[in-house]
Amino acid sequence: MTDLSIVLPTYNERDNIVPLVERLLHGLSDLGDGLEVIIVDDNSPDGTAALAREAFAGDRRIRVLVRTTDRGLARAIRAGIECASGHIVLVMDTDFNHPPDQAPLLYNIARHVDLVVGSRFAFGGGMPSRTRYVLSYVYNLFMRFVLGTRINDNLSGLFAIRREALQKLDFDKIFWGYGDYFFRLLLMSQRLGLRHVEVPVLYGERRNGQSKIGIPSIFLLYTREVFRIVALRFVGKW
Ligand SMILES: Nc1nc2c(ncn2[C@@H]2O[C@H](COP(=O)(O)OP(=O)(O)OP(=O)(O)O)[C@@H](O)[C@H]2O)c(=O)[nH]1
Ligand SMILES: [Mg+2]
Repeated sequence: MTDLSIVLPTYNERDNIVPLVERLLHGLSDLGDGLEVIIVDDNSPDGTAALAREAFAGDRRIRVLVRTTDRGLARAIRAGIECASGHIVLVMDTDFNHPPDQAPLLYNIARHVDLVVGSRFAFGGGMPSRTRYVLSYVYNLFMRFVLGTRINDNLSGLFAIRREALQKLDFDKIFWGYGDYFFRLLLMSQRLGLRHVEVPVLYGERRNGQSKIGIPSIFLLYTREVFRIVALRFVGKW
């Protein structure tokens, strides 16, 4: 069995994907063929998928999935997880917000617990923009208070999870929408009593290309979802 599968969702990341995968392969070279990298591209118009296929042609560790229907970040992550064969699955953004050199640490810790979260708000973690850091910190306090999550970074999106833990999750309930899938994942794994560990991670700047969604839209999307979960819980449906 593969030791580690890394799932990389991409949309218009042609200038990031190749250097990112190269960094991951370098940092995890000890795993040899025990590593697989699954790029899940939603048919990016900038040709991300074709570029990645060309760059890693002949390397059987790298797979590129191209999705043309049912697009979106969380669905792409689900598709990647579903075709992963690794004992541990690690998910990260491809724009270098999530530093690839932290992958070995997350992988090694995930061998001993169920779920490892790369966290900006654990002591030692952080992100480049002070304003965004403070806004995200306050928003996370709100989420923790309203939802009752026990992780400081509820919107991280950088995580490693063991296969046994994944098999217990209800994917239909978690993997849809945008980054909101992440707090649904935390809530469900918390309810199942999975063992979580939060590892401090210093986020990087996006290297190339553009963010896919603006801060006001994200704020509205996540807030609506937080209150939807609260309402569903109230009637016993979440
Ligand atoms: N497959 C797929 N990947 C996506 C989609 N939307 C975003 N992504 C990827 O998800 C990751 C996060 O997207 P970003 O636009 O950087 O979002 P973000 O990190 O929340 O926003 P910033 O903090 O502004 O960078 C990147 O690797 C994107 O390429 C999508 O619809 N489909
Ligand atoms: Mg980003």
